[in-house]
Amino acid sequence: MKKMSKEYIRHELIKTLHSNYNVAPDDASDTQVYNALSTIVMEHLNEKRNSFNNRINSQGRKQIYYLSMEFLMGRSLKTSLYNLEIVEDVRNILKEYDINLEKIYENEPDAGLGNGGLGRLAACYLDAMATQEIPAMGYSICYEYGIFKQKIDDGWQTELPDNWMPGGEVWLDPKPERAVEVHFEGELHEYWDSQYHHISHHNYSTVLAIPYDMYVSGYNSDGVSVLRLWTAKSPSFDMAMFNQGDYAKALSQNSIANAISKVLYPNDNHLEGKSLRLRQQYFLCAASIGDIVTNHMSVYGTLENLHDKVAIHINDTHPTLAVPELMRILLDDCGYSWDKAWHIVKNTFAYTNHTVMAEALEKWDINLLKSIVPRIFSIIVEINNRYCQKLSQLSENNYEKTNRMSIIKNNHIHMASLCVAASHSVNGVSKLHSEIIKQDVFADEYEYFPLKFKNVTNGIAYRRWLYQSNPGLTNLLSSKIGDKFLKDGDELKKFGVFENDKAVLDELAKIKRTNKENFLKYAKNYCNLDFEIDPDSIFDVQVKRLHEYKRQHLNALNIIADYNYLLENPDADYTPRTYIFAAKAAPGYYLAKQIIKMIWCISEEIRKNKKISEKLNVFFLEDYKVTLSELLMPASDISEQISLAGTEASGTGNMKLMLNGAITLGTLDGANVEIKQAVGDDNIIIFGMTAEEVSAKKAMGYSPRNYYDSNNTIKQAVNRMYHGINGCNFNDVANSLQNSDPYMVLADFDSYRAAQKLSSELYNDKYKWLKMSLNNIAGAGVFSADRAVKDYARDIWGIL
Ligand code: 26Q
Repeated sequence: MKKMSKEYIRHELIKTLHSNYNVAPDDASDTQVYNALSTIVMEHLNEKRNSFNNRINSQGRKQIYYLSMEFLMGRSLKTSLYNLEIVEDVRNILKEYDINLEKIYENEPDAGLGNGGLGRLAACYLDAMATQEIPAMGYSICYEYGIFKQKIDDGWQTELPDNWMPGGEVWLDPKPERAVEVHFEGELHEYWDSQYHHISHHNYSTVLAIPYDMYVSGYNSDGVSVLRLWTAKSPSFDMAMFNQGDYAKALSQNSIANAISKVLYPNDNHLEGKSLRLRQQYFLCAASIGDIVTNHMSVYGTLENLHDKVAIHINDTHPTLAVPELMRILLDDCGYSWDKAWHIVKNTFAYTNHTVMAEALEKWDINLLKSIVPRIFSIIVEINNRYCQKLSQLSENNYEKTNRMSIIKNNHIHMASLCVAASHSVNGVSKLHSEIIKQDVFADEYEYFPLKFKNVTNGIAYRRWLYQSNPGLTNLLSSKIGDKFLKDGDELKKFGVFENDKAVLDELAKIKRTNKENFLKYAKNYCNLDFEIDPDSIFDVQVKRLHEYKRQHLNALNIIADYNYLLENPDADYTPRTYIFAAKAAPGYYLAKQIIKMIWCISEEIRKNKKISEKLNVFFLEDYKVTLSELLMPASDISEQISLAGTEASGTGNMKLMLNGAITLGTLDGANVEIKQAVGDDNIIIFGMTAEEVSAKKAMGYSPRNYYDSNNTIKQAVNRMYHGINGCNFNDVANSLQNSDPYMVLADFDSYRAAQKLSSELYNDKYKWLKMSLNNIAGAGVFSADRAVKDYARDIWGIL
């Protein structure tokens, strides 16, 4: 498909502004220009997708369906202009009318249909699959409200609804003709007719799933991925009204059904076993499987070859019910035998695990499932019966082992066990995590099905965080290594030859400095930055969801220790540093909210002491989201990746930061291990226990109190939490550290503090630091999502 010419874009812009708003470009508001531009891009994407689809179908290629409860898309306009390679043309056209493209971007809300890493990963993969021309469709829910908007009120997190539709809806292409009926509750009737076993479902309640499509163009490719988002409507929903374009009226009809797509659950790495969440999950699965089956039937007229032509990927266990749903269709609607249906299912599904934390492993009460999705429940029971039988054979009647692997235990359905049983592939998201899965979470399963277990280390849509977010660095790279790196991350390696080139290193320093200024300007205009930050200070950045395992409180404890030190040694030689935090806490996560307030109080108190705040400054940036990350990553010097080893499955912020030249200060956890391999030991600052040391320490019985009692720096810092920071005490945080410290903050504290000290020394050795920075940029290519989806294609989906 040809790219849009500049003349065509100008013509369409004038035409669209005229027909939609009756204005000329000179008189149009920014919102009108945003809407018009987005509409033009959207129409082009739609056509591009159609021609890509036609090609794919005529070639009979395998389709990839990526099911995820979350897709954290961020903004679409900027990314689309870059990927379609029309950004310069559009910028110049707008300039003719004295319109600033950067300001137009600001009219778009983030599509925040996700919590954090897992949701953003799904979005990155749509971009990468389009770029690699892998035919892909993502499925999720069109939440009316995405991840809440965070306001910091006197240091406390408050949550406001994220009403993203005004401004976001231009990117949604309604497809009412593809609506699917989803059935909940009701009763099952079983009967036999000439040796066939029939099951029928009665008195169910129906919810309509109506899809809206978003398009993601590949960069410099013919590929376009579709993200199909389902909205839930009660069947009284008036389709005629909808088709006539009266969306608003049709959508206003309320019912319980509508609640299903109302709001994203704001939990990250923590299970919430509520019935509405279960309804959401089944809704996504039933609608998507229905759609996949319809698609496949329309091309092939049979489901016999489904597993040859379709790969369904489930993003963690959240869409697990897709498995029994496909079984249901094959058994009840198509009349396949159990064994045949199971064969198709097993060869179709692949599962990615994203967590090893016990509290995040999904399990559902059998009675809840039985009442909400009775047929699905009965299929899971049958899957489990047959699976346990097989396990008994394999284990020679080892009852304990079989029971450990059983899908149903203690009146709960264990979704991860179901996923492992029903998928041909199970993968972790970093080398370390994939090993932990085999040795720990799924150790029994690994013993019997070793070949199922794989690794695909996460990757990021790196163009978004480099080309689109860091033009200074992009220009420098292009001038030194050409622009092949935009399509091939491996090319970044070539930048490594400049590690000792002072002119290049000086250029790098200048770019970083400009990015820091730009970030500060933006944060003053659009965020909650209402004090001065020195752009020459080290920008030490920890941005991610707030969770104890990620140990923002380790970072905070060290800042308190530095503050204590500076109070006693006000004239000490201390390399000026600004700690930048951004993090949303799950609304019900008490300690996480305390930690946010504590960081905010540290920031306030320090700033009351002018002398200290010239050296040590803290900023808690509110409402962290994709768009903010795009501004912050290019401005960062240090990337804090300090989770307790063995807890962070991979991390992806670590990759975005290194790509922008930040130095990782981190533990040997998740993908940090591979970052170290990629950049070499000299270009990363590692501290803390290894995952093995953590296990050993746990086994010995860990006692945080010993560290508190024997280490004065720790004692004084923790005591400050008790006594008050900015007039507020943090007894619960302090007690948790002193008495249980589940994530071993105190055990890693000394080592962390030494690493922090080392980072200052390295920073002061200017060219050494810049060399490290350059080597991080040069080593980031392997963490591209392009590489990751190619790994999936080759090792899991069998299509390369
Ligand atoms: C489950 C049930 C009910 C309600 C919510 C949830 C739920 C929602 C989101 C559970 C977990 C999540 C999100 C998990 C997540 O983001 N994990 C991160 O995935 C990244 C991509 O692989 C990794 O880089 C991170 O290490 C991992 O923490």
